[in-house]
Parts: sequence; C-alpha cells; structure tokens
Amino acid sequence: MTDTNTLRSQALSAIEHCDSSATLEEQRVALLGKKGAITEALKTLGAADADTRKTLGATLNQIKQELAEAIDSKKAQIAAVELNARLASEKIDVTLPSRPEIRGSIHPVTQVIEEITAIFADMGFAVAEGPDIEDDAHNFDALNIPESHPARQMHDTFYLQGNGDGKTLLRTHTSPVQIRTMTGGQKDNSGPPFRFIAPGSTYRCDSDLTHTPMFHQVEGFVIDKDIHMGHLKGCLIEFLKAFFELDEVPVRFRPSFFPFTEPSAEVDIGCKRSKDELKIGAGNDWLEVLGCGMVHPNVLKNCGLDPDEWQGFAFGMGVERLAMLKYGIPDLRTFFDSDTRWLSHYGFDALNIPSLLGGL
Ligand code: 2NL
Repeated sequence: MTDTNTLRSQALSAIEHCDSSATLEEQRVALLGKKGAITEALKTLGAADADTRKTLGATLNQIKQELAEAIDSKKAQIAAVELNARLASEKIDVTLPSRPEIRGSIHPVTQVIEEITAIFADMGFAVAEGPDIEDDAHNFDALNIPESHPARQMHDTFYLQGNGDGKTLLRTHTSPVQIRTMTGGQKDNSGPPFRFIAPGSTYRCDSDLTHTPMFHQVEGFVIDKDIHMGHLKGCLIEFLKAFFELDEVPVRFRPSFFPFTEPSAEVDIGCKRSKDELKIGAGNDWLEVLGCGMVHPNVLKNCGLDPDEWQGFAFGMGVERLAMLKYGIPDLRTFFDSDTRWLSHYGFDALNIPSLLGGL
C-alpha cells in the first residue's frame, strides 16, 4: 500500500528545495518520469482490489497533477532567478571611459561636413537631404542640363536598371536635393524664400588618382527677393575665412560655366606653393576651392518660380578636396581604404564636435 500523504509531502518538499533548472528536471524525472515514484505507484493499482483501485487511483492522479503544477511554478521562479543572475553577470557600465587603444575616430569627410554645416548654420542656413538614387528629371532636366550634355553620358553617370518611365541613376551631385526642396518635395518646406545647404554622397563613373566613384559634396543655395552677386561673394568669402580659420584670405572669382547658373564663377583662394608644402591664405599662387553662380532662370522656372520675382545664388564644393587642403592629406584614394592606421592618424576625436564657438 502506498502512503500517499508521505509521498505527496516528500515530493512537494523535494520540488521546493530545487535551486536550479537542472535539479528541478532531475526531480521531475524522479517523480513523474517513466520510472518515477508516482508512475511506479500507479503501476501497483493493477494488482489492487476494485475499491482500492478507485480511491487510490483518484488520489494518485490528483497528486500527480498537483506535483506537475508545483514543478511548473518552481520552474518559472528558477527561470526568473537565473535571468537576474545572468543580467547581473553581463552588466555593462556604459558610463566608463572607452579604452584609448581601441577608440574609433571621426572620418575627415564627416568632420569637414560638420565644420561646413556649423559655418553655414551660423549664417542661417538649414540642412536638407535627399535620396542617393535619383531620376534624370531631378538630376539633369530640372537643372537645365540638356540631353546632349557630356555629364549625361554613360561613362560619367551610373545608370541603374530602369523601372518604367525615365532613367534611374545615382545622383551625380546634390543639386536634386535643392530641386526637391524648391518643388515642395520635402514636406517641411512649402515655398520661397529658401536658404539651405545639401551635404551628401555623390557618384560618378570615374576612378583614378584624383577621382573616386563615390565622393561627397556640399551644395548651398539661397532664393529670395533682390538677391544679387554681392550676396554670393560676401557669403562665400565669410565661409572661406571661417573654414580655413584665417582673418583675411585673398579670394578670386573667376568667370566659368555651369548649365544651372548664369553668371557662373569658380572661386580660388590665394596660396603659396613650395617644393613640399602648400600654405593657404597668402602668396602669389591660386587654388580652386569651389564653384558658384546665380541660379539660372530656367532652373527657377522648372521649379515653378517666377525669375522676375525670385532670384538666388548657389554654390558647390567637394568635401574630400577641402579636407585634403585643410588637413594636408596627400592622397584621395586613401579616404576609402578603411585603413585603421590612416583613420587613427587623420581621424578626429568623437567628442570634439565642430562649432564656431570652439574655433571649429
Ligand atoms: C562645383 C560647382 C555648383 C551649383 C553647384 C546649383 C544647384 C541648383 C541650382 C543652381 Cl538647384 N546651382 N548648384 C551651382 C554652381 C556650382 O558646384 O564645383 N561643385 C563641386
């Protein structure tokens, strides 16, 4: 005869004393497994008389269910304790300083974009962004770049597999961002005046000592009433002084041509070249740093603006080129090698965010 009371209380106490999932599982097998105590007791019923079989059978089944429930609740309790122990052992103190020997750095491209943004933000420019994958309407047509223009040729532009009307491509400059902003493609801005810069990646099918297939540009534009070339010159001279951290800088606006501006100019700053050094801000040599002009009336019309009412200036600069000049980086192609020695040499401290107050 099985003493069910003793069996029940011993089993419940054994379950209660388990302190890990492993010992609890051992107990489960010892009680409810194929050769477990309860299973064995149930097996004795076959030899018992009908009355005993009925009452003892009912009691054993009740105990079996009670033990199964006790095991489940103990299991949940142990899981919670084990989880807390694991969380405690894997705790990371995110406030600890990083280890200097494995510290990452800010890439010069990121740093220079931040510097340029800080300077123009101080002059009241907002920052606009747009997609890297564009269509030829935004990248070329709206910018007064005709079908026959060399920039549209296969060897300069990365065209993507088409999906219906028009051509899909990787933007060759960030100007389509301005087009989208002017045509209301960006919800946060409904109409003129506009004062934006558009930093970002750009792509051209070109790769040699001085070209990489992906590079970065910052373009800027101002659209307002009565904007003239004087505003353009004042704005860019201020920018160059701030960027190169010079009180005075010789600047030359040299007539040039872009399809999207008229008149157009390239901007040179004075420098002195010697055998193995380039000094910016003095001397009798000139160095081209950016392109600019008054927004072409066709571009304004293409964006639904009346050129008799609204005028503007625009400019564009290559980020890698400015980074090389300012920080003395000799080779463009090293920018994208992901060489950790290069990155720790030319990279910037992540905590040193450029601002005009901090002197960039
Ligand atoms: C350069 C020259 C330039 C622009 C970019 C522009 C954009 C619009 C309308 C008119 Cl939406 N112009 N952008 C204008 C002049 C020059 O870039 O040398 N970039 C590296």
